[in-house]
Amino acid sequence: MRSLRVGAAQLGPITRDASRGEVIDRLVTLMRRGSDAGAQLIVFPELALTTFFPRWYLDDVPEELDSYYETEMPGPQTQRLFDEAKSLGVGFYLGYAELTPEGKRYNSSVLVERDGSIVGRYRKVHLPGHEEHEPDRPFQHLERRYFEEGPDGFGVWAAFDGVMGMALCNDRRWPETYRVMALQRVEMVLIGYNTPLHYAPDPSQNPLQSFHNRLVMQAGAYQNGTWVVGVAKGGLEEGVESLAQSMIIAPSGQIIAEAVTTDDELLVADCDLDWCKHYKETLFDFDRYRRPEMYELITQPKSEQ
Ligand code: CDV
Repeated sequence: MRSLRVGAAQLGPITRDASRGEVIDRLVTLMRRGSDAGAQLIVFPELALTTFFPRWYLDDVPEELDSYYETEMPGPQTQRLFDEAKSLGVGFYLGYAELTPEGKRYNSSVLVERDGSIVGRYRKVHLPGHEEHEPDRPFQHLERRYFEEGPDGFGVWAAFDGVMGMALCNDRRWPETYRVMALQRVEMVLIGYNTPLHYAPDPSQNPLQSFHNRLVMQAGAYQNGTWVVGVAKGGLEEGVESLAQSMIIAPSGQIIAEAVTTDDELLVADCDLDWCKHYKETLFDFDRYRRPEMYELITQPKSEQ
């Protein structure tokens, strides 16, 4: 048994005028609560340091747009999180907006070990939303304007005595996300998300948000014999209601912890990484049962399908 105690640190709304310091205070509070509960890894949401700014078209206030990105990780403000993690002996996953020295913008996450060292960084592969201002929507979803598509794919990292993977929000809806990591023997996939309840391109999906959230993450866990930790920034943020429902899912597909609020909330669960073997070595023994030669279409470039 390789037991990892994980804290899923859900956040409630972050206002437009909240300072980084105020937000980091909330993250540190959750990290300390997790540490008090014996957690070794704390998982925060996507874009956990700011309000979900892609909801606004910000071309007339470029300085505000720039203020939402981190140019260093750790940087002057986020160093506090790394110091706290090291002194508590607790690792963390954090979603944030990244602005590189070359001027590239990504929706990113980092995984940090219990000694405060960065294990790996992930840049969001599946970017939802739109590129141009669409004033007829009740709010924007301009991820495709404010970020580039992550170029690095889905890696895995040996950390926390297991094999860890990262994804962000919309990635969780795509089976390839989990499968590419499962092919690298992933044992726990960490996923931060911001999911508005209103989906402008097809509002008939609105009442299904909660069902779809469970459906995709439970299927991803079971079909790949991996733990999945999904963590929301939920609640009513700047007039937009987002799904909360953070959860920790076992390789069996069963939800073993689920948030009951839409605010800052910590879920703690003991995750036996050896549970993955039950699935990876039986029903989903990839070497024995997969038929990749039957799946060739999946990896063809889009225009050739
Ligand atoms: N932040 C996201 O990636 N949100 C998307 C919404 C826009 C559909 C999601 O998949 O939850």
